[in-house]
Amino acid sequence: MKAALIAPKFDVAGRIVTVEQTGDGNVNDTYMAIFRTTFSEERIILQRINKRVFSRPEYIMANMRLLTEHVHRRLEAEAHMSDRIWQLPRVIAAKDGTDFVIDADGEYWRAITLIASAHSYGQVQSIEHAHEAGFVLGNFQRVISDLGVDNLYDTLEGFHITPGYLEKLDRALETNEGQARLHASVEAQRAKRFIDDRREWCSVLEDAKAAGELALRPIHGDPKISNIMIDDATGKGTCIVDLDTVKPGLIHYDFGDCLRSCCNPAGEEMQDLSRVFFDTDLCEAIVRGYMVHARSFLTEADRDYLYDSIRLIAFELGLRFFADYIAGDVYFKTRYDGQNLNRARVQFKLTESIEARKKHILDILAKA
Ligand code: GN1
Ligand code: MG
Repeated sequence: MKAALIAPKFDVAGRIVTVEQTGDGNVNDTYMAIFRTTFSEERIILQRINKRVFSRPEYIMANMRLLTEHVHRRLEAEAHMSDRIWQLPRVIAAKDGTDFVIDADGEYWRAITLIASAHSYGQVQSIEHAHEAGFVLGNFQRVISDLGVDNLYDTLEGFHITPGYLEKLDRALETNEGQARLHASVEAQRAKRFIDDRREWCSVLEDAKAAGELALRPIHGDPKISNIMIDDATGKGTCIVDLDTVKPGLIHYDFGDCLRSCCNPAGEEMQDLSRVFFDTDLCEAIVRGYMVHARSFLTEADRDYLYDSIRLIAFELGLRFFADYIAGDVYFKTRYDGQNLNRARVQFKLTESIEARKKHILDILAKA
């Protein structure tokens, strides 16, 4: 169903002016709706949750309620000590009192408030921007740290479990379509070899978790640069959005994801691979920002795996894109044929660049 028919079902004052698609998410569909009354205007974010990815949308909304109310309370309580105004979206209930609307096609829709006077960017704009990204992530992990992993649903089973993505790839390669996709492209075969060379290592974080070295905590799950909002008025980070994957996990998934996203100035969709590299100056700035809060909650063992997490999450995202390409583009939305293969190649180029700069990255982490 059309977003414009769904918007009036949420509990917002006024009449609808426009409902337009916004954002460039790879999974859900996002719209901005403007409501106006005689004397005011409200802009809200409306999203259709991709049920092929999130099989239990009600888990997402339960986590989001719990999380947003908890974080709003904490941010309010700390507001007098803060150097900035932090924001976090609020869940907008439907007029029938539930947290989502199910349309005639069985699709789940939810509404949240829009973050005021702030923007996010697809690529890091400056050293200061990188610092803010790290700072926002560290603060978010801090304010959700006392939510309790047992109180959160697992909204996406297997998320960031790298060996699981390897299994998915292997299964997709057993099909005729998978074999055809692999053999049709030299680049795909090269990507497959790149993955094969890292098979043994890719369980590094899961092994540390199983050995009890690393513990589950509440995490964001997707702290890429385009999910970090920068205040238009101050240039400071003000919010992290996209809360669907807040769930129990390793904080390393977040740390690695933030760095693999922010330190690649070329962005995820770049087609000229020669422009993709891991920028260690940006890395230094993110780590500096992140550590302002993370320093107090990172254990020695946590620190031992930070480098691996950067390398791993870049590799893992490449593996996820590649497995989806081989499976026929069933998970990530695509706009052109071969887009998932190109996205995978970008992440593998980035992984190589991270590997080549290992010593420098370890130095940055040791000083942090
Ligand atoms: C997906 O949907 P979006 O764009 O927020 C993906 C992330 C990836 C990201 C890469 C639920 O996020 O894990 O890192 O694409 N989300 C899910 O851009 O798989
Ligand atoms: Mg996301």
